[in-house]
Amino acid sequence: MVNYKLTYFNLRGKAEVARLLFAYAKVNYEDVRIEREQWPEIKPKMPYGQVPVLEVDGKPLAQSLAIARFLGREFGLLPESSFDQAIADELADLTQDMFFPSRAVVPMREPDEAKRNALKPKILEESIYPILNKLEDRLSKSASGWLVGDKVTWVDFVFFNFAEIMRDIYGKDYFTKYDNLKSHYRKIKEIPQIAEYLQGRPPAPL
Ligand SMILES: N[C@@H](CCC(=O)N[C@@H](CS)C(=O)NCC(=O)O)C(=O)O
Repeated sequence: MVNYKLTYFNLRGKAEVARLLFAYAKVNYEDVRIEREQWPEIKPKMPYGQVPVLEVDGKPLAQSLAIARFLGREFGLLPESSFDQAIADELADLTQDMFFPSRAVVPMREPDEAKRNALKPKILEESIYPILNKLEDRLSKSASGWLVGDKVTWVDFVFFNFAEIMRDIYGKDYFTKYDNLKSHYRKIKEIPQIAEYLQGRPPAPL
C-alpha cells in the first residue's frame, strides 16, 4: 500500500483538490495542517519552500496541479487519449489565469474591504468572465456534463475547487448566469464520496 502524506496550512486553498481526489478514490492519507508559527521551521525542508507538498512513500512532490494530475493518474481519473489529457492540462492552467488577478482581492493581500469591493467588478469583467464564457460554452456541448470526455476526470475536481474559492472571494452570485457550470459544480458535489467528505470536512478558510 502506498503511503501518502499531504502537507499544507489549515486552509482549503491549493491542497483541497488533492483532498477531494483522495476522498473520491477512498484512499487514506495523512492530512498534515501546519500552523503559521510552525512554518519558518518547515519552509526550508520543502522542495521549493512552499506547500502543498505530497509525500509518496517519503518522496516529496510539489506544485498543486502536478499533485492533482499525479493523483488523477494514480486513481484512474485521466482522460482517455493523450490529446484529451493535454486538454485537461489546458483547463487546469486556465484556472491559474483566473486565480492570478484574484489575488489582488483576497483579504490577506488587501485588508481594506472597500478597496477589494471596488476592484472586483473589473477583475470579473476583464479576467474571469471571458474565460468562464468559453467554459460555459464547452460544457453546453458536453453530452456527459464533464469537462473532458465522457467520464469524470481530475480536472473536474480542479474546477469544483476553483468555483468554491471564487464563491468565497466574489460572493455566491458571481456565476449565477452560468447554468452549465452550476450543473457541473452540483454534479461533483453530489458524488456520494464527495457529499460525505464535504459534510465531514473540517472547517477551514479559503
Ligand atoms: N505554484 C505553487 C504555489 C504554492 C504556494 O503559493 N504556496 C503558498 C501557500 S498557498 C505558500 O507556501 N506560502 C508560504 C511561503 O511562500 O512562504 C502551487 O500551485 O503549489
